[in-house]
Amino acid sequence: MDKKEIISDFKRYYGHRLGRDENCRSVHYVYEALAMVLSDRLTERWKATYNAYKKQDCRRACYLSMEFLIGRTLSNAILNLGVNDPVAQAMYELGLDLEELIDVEPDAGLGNGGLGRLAACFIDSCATLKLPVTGYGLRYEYGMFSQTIINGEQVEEPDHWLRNGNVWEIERLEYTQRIKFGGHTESHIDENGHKRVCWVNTHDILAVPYDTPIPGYKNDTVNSLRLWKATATEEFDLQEFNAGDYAEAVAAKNTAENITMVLYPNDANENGKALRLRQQYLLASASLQDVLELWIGRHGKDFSEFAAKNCFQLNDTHPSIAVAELMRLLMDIYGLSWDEAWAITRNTMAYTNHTLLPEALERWSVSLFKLLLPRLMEIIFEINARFLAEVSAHWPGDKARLARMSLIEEGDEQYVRMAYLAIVGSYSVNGVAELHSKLLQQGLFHDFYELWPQKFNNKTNGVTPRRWLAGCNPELAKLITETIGDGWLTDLSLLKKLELYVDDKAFCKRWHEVRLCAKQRLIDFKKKEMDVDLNVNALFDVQVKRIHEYKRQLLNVLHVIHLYDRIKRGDTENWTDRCVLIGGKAAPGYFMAKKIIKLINNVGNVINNDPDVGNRLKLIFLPNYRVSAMEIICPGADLSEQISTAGKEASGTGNMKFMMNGALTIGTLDGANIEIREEVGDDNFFLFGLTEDQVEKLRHHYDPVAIIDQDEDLKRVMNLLEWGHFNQFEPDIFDAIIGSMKSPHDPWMTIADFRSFVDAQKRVEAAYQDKERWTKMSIINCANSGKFSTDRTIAEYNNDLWKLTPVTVPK
Ligand code: 26Q
Repeated sequence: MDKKEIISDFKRYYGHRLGRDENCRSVHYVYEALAMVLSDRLTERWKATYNAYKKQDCRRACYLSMEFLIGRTLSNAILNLGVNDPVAQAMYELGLDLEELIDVEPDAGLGNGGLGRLAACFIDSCATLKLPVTGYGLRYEYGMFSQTIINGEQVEEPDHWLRNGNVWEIERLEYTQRIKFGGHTESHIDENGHKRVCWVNTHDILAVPYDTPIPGYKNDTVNSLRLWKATATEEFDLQEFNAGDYAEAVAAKNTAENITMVLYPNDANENGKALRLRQQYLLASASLQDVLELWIGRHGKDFSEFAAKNCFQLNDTHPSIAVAELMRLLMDIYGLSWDEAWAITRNTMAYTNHTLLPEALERWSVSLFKLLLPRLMEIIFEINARFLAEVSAHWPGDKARLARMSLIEEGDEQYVRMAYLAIVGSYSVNGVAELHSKLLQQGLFHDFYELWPQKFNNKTNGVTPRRWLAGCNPELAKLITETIGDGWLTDLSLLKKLELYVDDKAFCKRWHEVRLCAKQRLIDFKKKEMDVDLNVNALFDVQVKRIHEYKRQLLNVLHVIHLYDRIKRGDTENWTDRCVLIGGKAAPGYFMAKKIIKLINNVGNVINNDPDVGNRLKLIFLPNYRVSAMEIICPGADLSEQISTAGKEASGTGNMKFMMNGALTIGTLDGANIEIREEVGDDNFFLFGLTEDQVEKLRHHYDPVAIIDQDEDLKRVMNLLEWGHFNQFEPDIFDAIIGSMKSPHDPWMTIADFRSFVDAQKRVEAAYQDKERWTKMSIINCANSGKFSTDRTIAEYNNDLWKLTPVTVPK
């Protein structure tokens, strides 16, 4: 681990394994050699961790997720192994720039947004807490698309993140699993007189695992993230080949390999795509077979202790077909009875919900299900029949309730309701923030809550403080450690001690300087990427997240237009210079989201090029928002925009990253914002907007046109939009946006919150003008962010649901 060894290993990898020398012009190989040096150090601990778990035969958990938005690995490995100093010194001695090497690594963009990043933060915390948890996911050949902006519009480009190889993963051909699709079922009575079902005539594919090491923070634990890649079976090709059609055979291979080719870039449910269902089943089936095989290797075919030793956390409904698949494997392959298999399933599965939007709940058409997974469809029907009998017994004669709760939605077409399958098949259902969990119980899942109140619980999200404070903001981390010691890295509640220093002038001055430094880094990053120059003294007002109507980027734009209008009117007394930064990707098929991107860019174009505006106001769209961009953005933000319509954002996690780095929040009473405000106190949070129940009440008589009419500022803003001020040569392109905001049926009620938002922004400006006050508030925000560590979240999952014992890995 010392500098000398790092240098010698590095030279060996660079010169021999990679066969490069000083004439090589690509910095990529330098990165790769350094990554190999670290990878070696991880591998030793990885094996030791595996052996420690095996020796203790401990209970373990699997985190099943279609997305793991890991981002970059090198800098995180350096941090968690605690080798920053020797690595930095080694690179310095070799005349290499470590920062530059870190920047060479492409993001592993294997997720859309919050849900995928949460999975990545969770596995970091599991390893840090020494918990035997394995992440199971898919190894997409193409991750989240990369976004460029052309003429103000989003253009998607495929992200071939594996093009230059991936140093961190290892292929484990020996753990390959076979996955069935199609075919039909046949049943017979076995020698013991039990009915047995065979799923035959299937088109099989293979799932090959690739393992990535997940190091804990300085604790010698290295857990695994196992990602499945689909490949063709050999005999499948051969069949076709023998039939004489070589080309067909190769094409069939392609179909199989297509399954894990690309991540679906929607962060809400896009219904009905067969390929997506294949992906989900591949994940569930391969992962469960993997776990069962490991079980049998150690315990034989006795499953009586299986539920005591295993559990599966389902990251939303995406892997929830696992409920039916575990039933199938236990019954059809291992011969358990229905009751035995059901007891195991119900005691091992736990489901986390991430959305309150009813339209985002996953449904699959029964006909597609039957075609692709006939055996699983049978099992789901059987689960449903038995479940509805239970409902009938509980509420005799309540036909309406049966229809509401059925796993099968009836109508012109039948659909499987995946959330209900997940609820019925598991021992726990949780939301991801207090409000969200409460609303699930009162609304979306109320019937189920009445039936099984003890199943429902809350687990407020978090983020890992290693990546989201120590890693992304080293100067602030250094200041914190110098002030209160380094215990906060594994016990974030210790940040509270910073409050003792809010009146310490010297400390406040350093806090302010460090934050300016981070702002400057963000400015430099933007200058390099986009050639814009921002003013470090301006208020950096940031909203980065997926583009969605419910997240209300539009409300943000209305405010910016209002500020622009004030400048044009000469209403600039006591002005606060402001840079508004908005970033995020739109699902490629989401028309409105794409229009919103265009609007942000057009408004930015007008404002940024108006000489009357100058430095007072900028509106910049940040292209290709992703994990590695957030690592630069969140330390440099002054103001964090968390402005969703109350009751719509399940939790949010960007809000936590900003807070941890000392940004102040302007936000509605939604998701985890509520808990953030509870932690920092009302004085240190800019609250605005309707509450969730006010939103619901207003729906019945919402009249946005009347609101516009009564608000001079808003009227002027809407006039600028309607008269085409921002689309002078592109007539009508924003009509749909304007129309949606002015509709009495606008579900997001943007117009309703405008006045309250503008007023809150005035309070922001007043606070920002008082530098000392702002710095104090910034410190208080960071100091009270302890709750939002995933270490706390995972400790709760573990204490309430998983009940794993931490395992210390011997040196
Ligand atoms: C489903 C079917 C087909 C294709 C795509 C999808 C799909 C993919 C991703 C549906 C939803 C997602 C992602 C949802 C998500 O990120 N939700 C966010 O989860 C965060 C972590 O809990 C919360 O903080 C956010 O509030 C929530 O929006």
